[in-house]
Order: sequence, then C-alpha cells, then structure tokens
Amino acid sequence: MLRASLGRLPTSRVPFSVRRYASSSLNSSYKVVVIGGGPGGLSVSSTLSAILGKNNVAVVEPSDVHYYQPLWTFVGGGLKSFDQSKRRMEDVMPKEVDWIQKAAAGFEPSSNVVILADGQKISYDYLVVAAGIQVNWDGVKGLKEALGKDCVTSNYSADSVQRTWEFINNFKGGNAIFTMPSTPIKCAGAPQKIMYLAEEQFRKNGVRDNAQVIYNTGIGKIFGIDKYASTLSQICQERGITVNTTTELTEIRADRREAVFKKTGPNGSEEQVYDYDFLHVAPPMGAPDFIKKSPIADKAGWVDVDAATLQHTKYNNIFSLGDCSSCPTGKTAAAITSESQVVKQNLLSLMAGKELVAKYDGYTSCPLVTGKNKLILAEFSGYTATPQETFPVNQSAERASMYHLTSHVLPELYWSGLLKGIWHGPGFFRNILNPN
Ligand code: FAD
Ligand code: UQ1
Repeated sequence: MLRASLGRLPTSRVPFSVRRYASSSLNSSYKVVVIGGGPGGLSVSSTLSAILGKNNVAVVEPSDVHYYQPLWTFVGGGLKSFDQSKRRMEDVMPKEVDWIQKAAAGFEPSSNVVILADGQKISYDYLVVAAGIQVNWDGVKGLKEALGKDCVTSNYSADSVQRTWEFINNFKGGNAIFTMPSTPIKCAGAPQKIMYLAEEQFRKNGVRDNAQVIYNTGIGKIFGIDKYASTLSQICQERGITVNTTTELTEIRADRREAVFKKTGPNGSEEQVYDYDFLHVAPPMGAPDFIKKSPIADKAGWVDVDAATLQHTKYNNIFSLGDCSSCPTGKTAAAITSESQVVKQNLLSLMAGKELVAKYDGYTSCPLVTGKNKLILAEFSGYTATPQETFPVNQSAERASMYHLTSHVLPELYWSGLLKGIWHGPGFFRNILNPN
C-alpha cells in the first residue's frame, strides 16, 4: 500500500548534517530507499535526490570504497593501475542523499520496511534494489585458500586483481588456464578478456612457445551472441588458444598445482585434472543471499522485476536494476546505463500517479579487449540475442578506436556521467549513427 505523494516529507529525519546515519535505536523513514552504492544505486539516487531534495533519499551501502570494476581487466593486464579503479564512497555518494553506511539484511515488502544487518528498520515509500551479484568464492573447493598465491588469481576480487598482472608477467611457461563458470556472472566476457591480454604478454616476454593457453568454460560456447562468438573463436584458433566448452572448474589442489574440472551438460560429471602454472578463475556467482531468502526474490533468488518496466512483479513500489535484478540480459555497467533511465522515469511516473511507459530493451555491452590497442565492442540486447551497435562499422572486428574508447572515454562516462545520473547509454547516438 503506497503512502506517498510527490510532496510528502518523511515521518522522521536524520537530525544532523553528517551524511552517515549512525543511530542504532532510531527508526527512520524515507520517500526513496536505495540498496547499494554501485553504479545502479548511485545513478538512480543522484537523479532522484536532485529532484526530491535533501532528506528524501537514502542509500544503504556498507562499503567505504566504490570500484569501477570494468577497469579490473586492464589492471590485471598491466594497462591501468588499481588506484584508477577506486574512489572513496563518500566522494561519489550524491550530496543530497543520506548515506546509511550499513548492510541491508532483509525486506518486509508488505510493510515497506528494509531490515539492516544490525536489526534496525528503515521504512520507505519506494524502494530501489541495486545490491549487485554475489561472488561465491566457496563454490570452488580450495579456491579461497589458493587465491592470490602461487599463480592462482582472479580479476573478480579487489584483493587479487593486482596479483594477476604480477603472475602474468612472471609466467615462464607451462599451462596457463582461464576459467568461466556455468552460472550467470557479471561481465561474461571478462574471463576471456584477461586471457587475450595474458597471451599477448607471454609473446612479448618470449615465453609463448613454452606455454599452453587454455580457456575452460562451463557453458556451451565461447560467447552468447553468435556474431561476436565467431570472431572470438577465430582469434583463439589463430593465436593457438585451446577452448574447451562445458568444462567447469570444481576444485583447486594448490599443493599439487592441479585444477579439477567436471564436464557439464547432458553427458556431464566426468572429471578432468589439469596441471597449471597460471590459473585465472572466474568464480561461480549468484543472487545475494539476503535477497534470495526474502519475499522480493524470484525462484532463482534475483529481485523479481518485469523485464521491461523494471518494476517488481508483486510489490509495485519496488524497482530493481543492475546485477541483482531478474532481467534476462548480460549483467554489466553498460546495461545499467539504460536500466537506470527506465527506473528513474517509471518511478517518477508512479509517484505522479501516471502510467509506466519507459521500457528497457535488454541493451548490454561487453568491450572484449583482445590485446593492447585491440578491442571488439560487443553491444547487443540480451532479450533478443541480437546486436544493437552504436557505430556504423562492423563492431565484431578488432579495432584500435574501440580500445581507446574503452580505455579513455568510458571511465570518464562512468565517473562523471553514469554515477552523476546524467549518462543513460549510447541509445541516442545509436539512433543517429546507426539507425536500423
Ligand atoms: P555493484 O557494482 O556490484 O554494486 C553493488 C553495491 O551494493 C556495492 O557497492 C556493494 O557494496 C553494495 N551491497 C552489497 N550487498 C549489500 C547489502 N547487503 N546492503 C547494502 N548494499 C550492499 N561492465 C561493463 O559494463 N563493461 C565492462 O567492461 C565490465 N567489465 C568487468 C570486468 C570485471 C573484472 C568485473 C568484476 C566486472 C565488469 N563489469 C563490466 C561488470 C560491472 O562492473 C557490473 O555489472 C556493475 O558494477 C554492476 O553494478 P551494480 O550496481 O548492479 O552492482
Ligand atoms: C557504457 O556506457 C558504460 O558505462 C559507462 C560501460 O561501462 C564501462 C560500457 O562498457 C559501455 C560499452 C558503455 C556504452 C557506451 C558506448 C559509448 C558504446
């Protein structure tokens, strides 16, 4: 039941000027509560707090740091520094929001309440859930213990991404294995992007002739969209990279430098053991546990939203975007550029009692870096599995221009555009440059 109208003020307010909300005894209420201070949460809260004004929008976010995760491929590949991916959360948090620096632990959507990890309850008129995806480090036996040590690394962790470059650059030969799980993950291209950068570096370092570069993926093809998959397969063939599909990492035996894989699919379960001299792991991922066990989750644990309006299928004052939502598309920051606009427009329409007309079309993108100065800019709809390219060129080709766009322009669009709520993706430019 909605209690809100556009002009209503919250029933209680943060009674001081600091933006962190530290009280554990006071219950508080906001017009809009946003869960998560990643790109999804910050884009939406920037715009809404600018429109609704101070004390009306709260962001629940426990972390002190905000990472531009797409840069981690470049960090692991030795092309950017880790510090370039990092900002203090207080520097990116919109000025007009109340930042509640705690974790959300549950939802009581029938009473419009979010429960925080310390038991405190925050009530809302409207809720936006953008808490990201959960990386399940326990999903591979031995991974947690092995990570960041003795040639085992992952670009999916702030703690190990810098080791990736160290291990790549020190690699002397043998098996360099890159893994991709069968679960949904964020940026499904990232597990192979780092492989292309590593393979290039092995050549530069004169160790390529002694190396086997192997991509073991739990899914049935190298990439979900055929147009890009065929170029990627060709690149792997030309560069002598072995691609094994339906081959999923289950265990790391670090003491013996062995990686255990199982065959997935209908004839699955066969076990294969590989020796490794470098191992880059993309771990299994899934919906965050606190969402999964709550009433706002679908069967798989994602926030259950309408794929077009991004409104919850059952609770109409709840929206979700980004990696934790049920939208059947590639989970990327690029997807959030489009999703955020839809959430903002539809939320404001709902507040004004108007029909929800904004519709998300599944746009997502994966900048597949294949070397220093080479990149395939895959842009597509995850809903139709067809390309949705911005530029009037064949985007499945490797291009230096796309590398420079991704390396230099996209970070700026992210920090100064998406996080500030003013960059809603390339749709406008696509309609001019490459209309269909
Ligand atoms: P996140 O960015 O994960 O943010 C979620 C926020 O919620 C976090 O700040 C977290 O602290 C907070 N949170 C978590 N739990 C709670 C809780 N219980 N309560 C409150 N807050 C909580 N995308 C691209 O578009 N292009 C790329 O090239 C690209 N490359 C990538 C490469 C790598 C190696 C990685 C790791 C990711 C890449 N991505 C890329 C994916 C992109 O980073 C994510 O899709 C994007 O960050 C998702 O944004 P989000 O806001 O949904 O979630
Ligand atoms: C994008 O807008 C974006 O967010 C800033 C990304 O995240 C890093 C992307 O990866 C991509 C591809 C886009 C889309 C932008 C253009 C200009 C194609």
